[in-house]
Amino acid sequence: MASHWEEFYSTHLPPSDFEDNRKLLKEFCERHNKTNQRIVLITSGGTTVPLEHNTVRFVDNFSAGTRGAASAEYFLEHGYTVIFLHRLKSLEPFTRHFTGQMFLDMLELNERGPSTTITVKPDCVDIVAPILSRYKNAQEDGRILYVTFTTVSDYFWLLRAACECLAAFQSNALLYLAAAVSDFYIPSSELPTHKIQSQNGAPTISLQLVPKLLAPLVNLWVPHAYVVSFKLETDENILISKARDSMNKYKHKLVIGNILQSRRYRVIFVTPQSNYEVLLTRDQIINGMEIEDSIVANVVDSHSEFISTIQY
Ligand code: 9Z3
Repeated sequence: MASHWEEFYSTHLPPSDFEDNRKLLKEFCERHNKTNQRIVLITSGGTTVPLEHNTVRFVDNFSAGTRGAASAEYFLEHGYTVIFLHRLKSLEPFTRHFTGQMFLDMLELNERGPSTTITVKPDCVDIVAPILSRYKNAQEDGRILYVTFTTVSDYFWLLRAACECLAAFQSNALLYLAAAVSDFYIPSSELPTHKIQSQNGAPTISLQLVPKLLAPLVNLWVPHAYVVSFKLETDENILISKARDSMNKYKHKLVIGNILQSRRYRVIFVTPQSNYEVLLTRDQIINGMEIEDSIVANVVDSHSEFISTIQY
């Protein structure tokens, strides 16, 4: 009998641009594997669950994409190559620093004379320059690949495709699964084609459990990689036990637990051996430090230790 995850792939079509993305992932991984360097797949942002094939309504999962986008910048600083698999229109590395009208407010339009020029306001140069410099470095070295998803089904197809390419990196591959992935969905075969009509009364929507992909991911797709998952809860009383349950069930390397309201300054690392907190102090928060800086530094250390002890 086919497992739950195999059945999902056999009953849900890949996204329309899947082959293009698969090719990009393959080329990117082949190019970087030649130099035998470390690579991280970061998943970021929330997945959607459509309520109609021609989707007007959908159920969404909470995530701004800050964790993933900030972490991508820190992994680049640690010398990693990055695949940034993220929700379309969620935060991205580098541009995340200039949300809303911020960037336009930093520019000056000079329309005097025959040609128009645009300059960065002198008091904003110190803000823009370091970010621009890190962005240009990553782009020029071709060290980051951006791939987008919207629905949970898109995400599943792209996650498996990325893993197929990452397997060749063996223990040099790190998976950092920060995306907020739907636990419930409506199977494609049960979706109406067209927009649900309100004149038919309030719809009864029945959701089913999505297959847990951590199982095939850890055991079959990237068995030699260092896999880190995130666990999001809203009840402090169950956070550690849920994170530990996940680690015991899937037998991966690290679960990082966080509570919705405190996720910007406190996370719990749950490893096979122990639990420990990573915190930002009030001063660090005031000074603009980001918790992802510490999270990534800790994860990179654990990945290094894993690589140095692994035996094939
Ligand atoms: C997380 O827990 C992330 O840290 C956040 C980041 C989504 C809270 P933001 O994007 O937030 O910075 O606004 N991600 C994992 C969420 C998740 O769906 N985990 C699943 C679960 O908890 C299992 S892998 O059951």
